[in-house]
This record gives sequence, structure tokens and C-alpha cells, in this order.
Amino acid sequence: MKKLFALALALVMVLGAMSALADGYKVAFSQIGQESDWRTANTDSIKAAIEGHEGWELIYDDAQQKQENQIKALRNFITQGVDVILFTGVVSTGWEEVLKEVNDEQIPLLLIDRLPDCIDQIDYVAAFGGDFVEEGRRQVAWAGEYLKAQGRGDEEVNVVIMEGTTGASAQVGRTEGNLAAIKDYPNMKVVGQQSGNFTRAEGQALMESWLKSIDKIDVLIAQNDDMALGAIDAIKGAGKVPGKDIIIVGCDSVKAAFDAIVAGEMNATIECTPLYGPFVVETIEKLIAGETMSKTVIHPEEGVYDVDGGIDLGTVVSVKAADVIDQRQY
Ligand code: GZL
Repeated sequence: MKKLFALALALVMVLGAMSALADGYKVAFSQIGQESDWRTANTDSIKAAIEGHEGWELIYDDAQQKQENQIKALRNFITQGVDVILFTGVVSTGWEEVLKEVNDEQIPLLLIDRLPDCIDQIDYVAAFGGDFVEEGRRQVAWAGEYLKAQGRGDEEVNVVIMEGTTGASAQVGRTEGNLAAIKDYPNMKVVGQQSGNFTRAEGQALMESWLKSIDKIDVLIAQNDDMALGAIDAIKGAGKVPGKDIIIVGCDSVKAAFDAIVAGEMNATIECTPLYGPFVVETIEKLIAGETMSKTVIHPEEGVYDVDGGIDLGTVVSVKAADVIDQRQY
């Protein structure tokens, strides 16, 4: 009788393992939304990498930029018994409870892009994101060095800072970098600082409002390219010349920003790669193989692209957008 029971138990375990393999290795991904070209490129890169991997199955959730939707998605992933979770938070706070629930279920967690403030209180396999403070510094430094190169280094210029989603780690970091760098350029005066929520529509609306309420705007620092492109529409609508009447510096280096720079309607963009697919695959393969890996990887800051190239920011020299536009991957 005992032998029969042991045989039955072994059979159940083998069938269980086979059904898991048959179902595939479940990779769950809680994505913020579709607010920008960067986000779309980030989603496409990760989806292609996972769906292209033998034996893996993607379980994807688009939270439409709502934290409550992400919390629901994470709890659904737990209920579904997924094998690993990819997570980037729309904002940086309010995640400790639900991420601890993920930890309690011992589901490996990969933190990508916008890292949560509670990162030191939770268990995670690896974290991969941008150096947002450096990106913000580069934005303002580019504008300051460009003005100097134009012989306007001593002219008092009015600067507006269009922030990303309030409370997002990309907004917090870039704002810190923007304001730190402003101190290096006493001729640059911040006359407006508000969120455009990383979207083109809200960037256009905010710029329209600033053009009505602020007498003179010389420089726009937009914390992503989508808001910069929306602002360009507003500037044109007000009968001004974008890239000339108002210097425009974006961030992300998406293709539409390269098009605007080559057209002379935007002055510069700071690169922040969205192409996370290879990192995600490499990390999950190491996880499955039981290999250890470094906890936090800040992706190496890439380039700065503008109309003419040659602006030296200390850590990087800008490159002429027209020279590289055909090689861009996103
Ligand atoms: C940056 C990312 C930001 C992009 C925006 O890593 O979190 O979110 O800069 C996107 O375009 O909305």
C-alpha cells in the first residue's frame, strides 16, 4: 500500500512539473502605461525579448499611469503563481506593502526603470534604471553651455522647467539635477516649474498657459521629449519660433525628438535608453540558472544630441543629431 502511495505522489509531482513547463515560465510585467514614446519603446523591447524566448510566457499589465492599477496587477500576479515579476512604479512611494506580499510568496522581483523608494526594505533579484540626476544636470548644462557659445553667457535668461509625473523617480531625479546645475549658471533664472506628466498633450497645455502668463521665456527644460514636442506645438500656436525664440531641451532621445532637432525646432535631447529587453533576458536566465548577480545596475549614461554637436558637458560631448538619426533604434 505504501509503495502504491509513494508511486502516486511521484507521479503527481512529475505531472505538476511537466504542466508548469508546458504552461511556460511565467514572466509577469507590471508596466506604467503608454504615456510616451519612451514607454512604448521600453514595452516593445521587453515584450519582444520575453515572447521571443523559448519556454517563456509573458503576463503583461498596462496600468494606464494609475498606482492602484499596478497594486491590483501585482496581487493578480501573486494569485496566478507567476515565476518572476518585472516592476517599474508610476511613482516612487506607496509600494512597500504590496512588494512585501510579493516577497512573502517568494516570487523573484526585477525592479526596472523607476525604482521604488522602499528598495532597501524589500528583497529583489536586480534593479536596472537610469541616472536621472545626471540626466537633469545634463539638460541644464547643455542650455548653459549653448548660451555661452552663442555669446549670451552673461545675458539674464528666463527658464521654465516642465517636470515629469509628480513623484516619479525620473521626475524627482531630473528635477534635482536641473536645480543643482542651475547654480552653475547665474544668468539662468527659473520663472516656471510645473508638471506636464510626461505626456505630449499636457506639455502643450502647460506651455500654452505659460506663454499667456509669463512675459518672457528664453529656455524650456522639458523632462521628456514628448512634453517638449507638445510645447513646440504651443510655441508655434503663439506665433513664436521654437528652437530660436525659445531654446528647447528634452530628454529620452526618441526618434521624434531627432526629427524636431534636424528640423531646427528643438535644440537638444539627453539620452536615456528604454531598450531593457537584453538586460531582462540576461537577468532571468541567470535567475533560472541559480547564478548570483549585481543588485543594482544604473544603465550607463549615453549620449547628448543637438543641432551642431560639440557642446562639452564634462561627462559627455554632444553629437550632431543629423549625423546619427539613421542609426537610431527607437
Ligand atoms: C525614464 C522613464 C520616463 C521617460 C518618460 O527612465 O521613466 O518615463 O523619461 C517616461 O518618457 O514616461
